[in-house]
Amino acid sequence: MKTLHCAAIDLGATSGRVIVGAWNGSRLILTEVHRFPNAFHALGGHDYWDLPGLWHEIRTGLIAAKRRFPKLASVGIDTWGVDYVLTNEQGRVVFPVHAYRDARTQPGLRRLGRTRAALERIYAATGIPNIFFNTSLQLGETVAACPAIEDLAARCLLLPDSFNFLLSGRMENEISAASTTQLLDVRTGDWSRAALDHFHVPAAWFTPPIKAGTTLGPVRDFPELAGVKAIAVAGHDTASAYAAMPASPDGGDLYISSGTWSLVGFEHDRPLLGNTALAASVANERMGDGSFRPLRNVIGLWLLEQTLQDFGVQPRNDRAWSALLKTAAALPRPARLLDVADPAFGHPASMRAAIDAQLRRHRMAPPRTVAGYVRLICDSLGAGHADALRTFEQLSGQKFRRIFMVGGGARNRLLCQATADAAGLPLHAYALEGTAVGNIASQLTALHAVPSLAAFRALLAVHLQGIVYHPCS
Ligand code: LFR
Repeated sequence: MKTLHCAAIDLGATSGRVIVGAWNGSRLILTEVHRFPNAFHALGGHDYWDLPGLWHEIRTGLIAAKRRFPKLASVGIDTWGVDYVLTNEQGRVVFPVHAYRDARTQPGLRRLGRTRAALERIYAATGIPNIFFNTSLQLGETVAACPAIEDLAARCLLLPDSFNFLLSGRMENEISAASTTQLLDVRTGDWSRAALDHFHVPAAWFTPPIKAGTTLGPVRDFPELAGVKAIAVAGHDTASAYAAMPASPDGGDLYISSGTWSLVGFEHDRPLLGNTALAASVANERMGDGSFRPLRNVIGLWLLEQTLQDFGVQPRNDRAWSALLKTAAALPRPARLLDVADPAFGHPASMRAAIDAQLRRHRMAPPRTVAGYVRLICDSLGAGHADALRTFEQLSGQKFRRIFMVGGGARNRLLCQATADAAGLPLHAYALEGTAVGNIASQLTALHAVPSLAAFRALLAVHLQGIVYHPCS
């Protein structure tokens, strides 16, 4: 077959990328054509994303992609979950786009957390636990604080849906992104009336979710991109990253998509529900085809990045990272690990101070050097990953055989080793832009260049080279 080129736009909370995948029928070669930083900014005590800025970067990246690969066939967009854009019928943005770390959801979070019956009812309805960033809490706050929004807004588009609209003119809610909202019915996969009513969110803002792999139409209003198709991929970055795992069709593989967050989970034929799952904060999110991927959000590299920022340390290249990790690895194992689920790590003024405060509460002295913090953080994240694995084993009754890690953390050998050690399982680390690969896999399926995700994974696995970290006893 002829080589097919697809562009993946992958937006993360701290950086965005436009990557072109060239598929020759058995092998995918990725070329990064554009990368840019991303951040939210505060205004009047609230945090917002720069939506026009992101759109500008997407356009810049797509123009670069098309220039470099004139036969570009299609484009797909994935982003972090939960955040959304409120628009009128015509698609005009009618409310600023809040960033999920905005503290505005804290009162709602506490309210739901205190009301056991409501908490259990919402979890039974949606399969999503009470997490500060949930779209449900965010929309509930918006409607309560600005009631006129009910008249102004006609649609709620998750971020990937909103960029899909800008690209193609079609307004849809894609299922993997929708599943992060805590507003989807865990049984039907359609919107949950019970959850919408509970948070006072208008049901009319949503349409029945579409599956990933739906072709939206040609890219419009964008002469440079004439002839390119917009395809709805798994819009939630984590769903796209999971789609790229070279998993065995028989199961037994635990996935970690390691970036700002560590998303620890697996694919399962049913959701994990009930009080134990709720207490363990298991989120029953969905793959692009609507199937389940129960996962737990572990704080992830945010903990490390924010701490390094406090020290004014920013390793610029692989060599500098390697040196820092080597120094950290040579230090003795920390006497006590951090509780990585501490809500104080969500959005503190200083991460280092938040870590020190937790250690002091346990009468432990903070590390003395940057490397000491790096060691403590990596070991603690490793333990957090292993803890999630044990929860899934207990709840699903299955035993995992391997752990797959993709994303930034797969390059961090201290984190990989700590995870393998804590879990007692081999960890396969793939230095792979997993999110972009999964995004492109959706496009290739929509273009009938691969018959299924399973077939794509099998082909991907042939050439994929990972590093295997065996657990030290
Ligand atoms: C990762 C991610 C997580 C989600 C968090 C907030 O980028 O999408 O899956 O829980 O960001 O949206």
